Amino acid sequence: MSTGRTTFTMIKPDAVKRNNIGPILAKMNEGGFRIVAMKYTRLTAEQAGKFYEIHKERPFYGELVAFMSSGPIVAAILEKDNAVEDFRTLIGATDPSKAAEGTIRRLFATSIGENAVHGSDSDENAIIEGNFFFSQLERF
Ligand code: 3AN
Repeated sequence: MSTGRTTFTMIKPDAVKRNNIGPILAKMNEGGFRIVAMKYTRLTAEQAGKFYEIHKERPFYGELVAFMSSGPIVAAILEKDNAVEDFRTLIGATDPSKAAEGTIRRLFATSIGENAVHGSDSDENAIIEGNFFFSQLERF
């Protein structure tokens, strides 16, 4: 069980294109998450490559970087007790066909690559990822 109170998320280009920013943010709020920081932006391929550097050796890295820089995204820091674990429960499995009923990926994702949202996998990565997008002045 994680102990941190914050996690980091992105609403990915597929979900933005399908006009699902609003419904996905509503699910996050309904799940008990408070928005600490948020921005609507687009990553360059270089920035996406840096953000996903941890996956550099995986076969899907090139595809992931191309997809994540293909259109605008919403980046946000979210707050709740046990944030990382609870948020991963709320979004569901990486592969939407395996994601539990009612989860964000089950509702809004179309494939394992284009899976609507990102959620940090540890407290440590939540901090690194939040710092990638936001300064202290942009957090409330
Ligand atoms: P999660 O996002 O559930 O933590 P990871 O960390 O295994 O999943 O993968 C990071 C991202 O890489 C995923 N959100 C997804 O967009 C992409 N990805 C993962 N596995 C695949 C795959 N087999 N093919 C294409 N893209 C993938």
